[in-house]
Amino acid sequence: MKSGQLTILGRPNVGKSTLLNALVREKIAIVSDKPQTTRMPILGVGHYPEGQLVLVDTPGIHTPHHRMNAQMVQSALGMLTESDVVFVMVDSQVAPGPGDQYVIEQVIQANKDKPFLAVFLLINKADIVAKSRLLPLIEQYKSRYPWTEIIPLSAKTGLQVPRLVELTFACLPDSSTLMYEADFLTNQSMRHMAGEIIREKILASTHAELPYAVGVFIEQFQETKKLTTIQAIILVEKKSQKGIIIGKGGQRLKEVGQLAREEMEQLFSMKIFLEMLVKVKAGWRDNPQILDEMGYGLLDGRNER
Ligand SMILES: Nc1nc2c(ncn2[C@@H]2O[C@H](COP(=O)(O)OP(=O)(O)OP(=O)(O)O)[C@@H](O)[C@H]2O)c(=O)[nH]1
Ligand SMILES: [Mg+2]
Repeated sequence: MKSGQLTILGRPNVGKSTLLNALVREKIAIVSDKPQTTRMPILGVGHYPEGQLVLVDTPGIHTPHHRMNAQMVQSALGMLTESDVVFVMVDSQVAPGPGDQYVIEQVIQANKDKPFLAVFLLINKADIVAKSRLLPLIEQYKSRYPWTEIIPLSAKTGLQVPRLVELTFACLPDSSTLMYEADFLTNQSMRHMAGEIIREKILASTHAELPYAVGVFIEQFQETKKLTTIQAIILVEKKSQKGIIIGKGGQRLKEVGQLAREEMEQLFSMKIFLEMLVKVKAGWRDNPQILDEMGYGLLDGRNER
């Protein structure tokens, strides 16, 4: 059997969390069309006949303007020190820019301190780009790093994902013992996942600056035999944002709640009563105590069940 730790790194919105879900073959990370969706590293384990892929999905690398964002970037880059293999992911629709270059430079630096077994360049969203555009892109990236492999793929449709798995296992060492039990998928607690599912539904139904200003934490998660009661606090920065989230006559919040509850009930296999409260807390993204309560920027025991 083989096993190794893999970090998925790249700019926001390139499809890192979509790939994590595809490799774990279960939806454990939230996904949205808005950048900066993932706010802390997420561990996911992919179980295969060849062995175990211990994957870490990370927040997108960007220029931070808040303490939360600085922690997001720091936590993502911090994962490099523990990785055997790195997947640098880029978006095939976008020409290589300074943001992608910055990510590559961080990998070069980390590789000097502790060489990786392999570094793959994953050119994602290959399902929506013409083949003729992929070749020049590959040429442009080729000179920037001595990639072990360059793989155009689609995390969303699964195109070339089996090939990625095959090439990844080819780089990993044999291991007599596997780190995780066969049914272990993620280190996230149900409590944490509940908050993330609510945030995903909010991200899907809001625009402009609002998605960045939303934070969710679970104040109560009480399981009884018949019903689990979840109380969630949704934080925003401004009063106007609170109005948008609640919507006319409470309609938007109702829809968010219904979608979130349905997904939780399916994921947790339990009946759920969900209560949500929207609170205005200006500057929460720069408040260390609140960030700590939300567990952002950490991959440690605190978000384990
Ligand atoms: N067409 C297409 N869309 C994709 C693919 N992979 C991801 N997407 C879409 O790209 C958007 C971003 O996906 P995420 O997985 O949330 O991206 P991310 O890199 O985790 O983003 P951050 O967490 O913000 O850093 C979503 O709308 C996905 O559905 C793909 O292979 N093809
Ligand atoms: Mg993500």
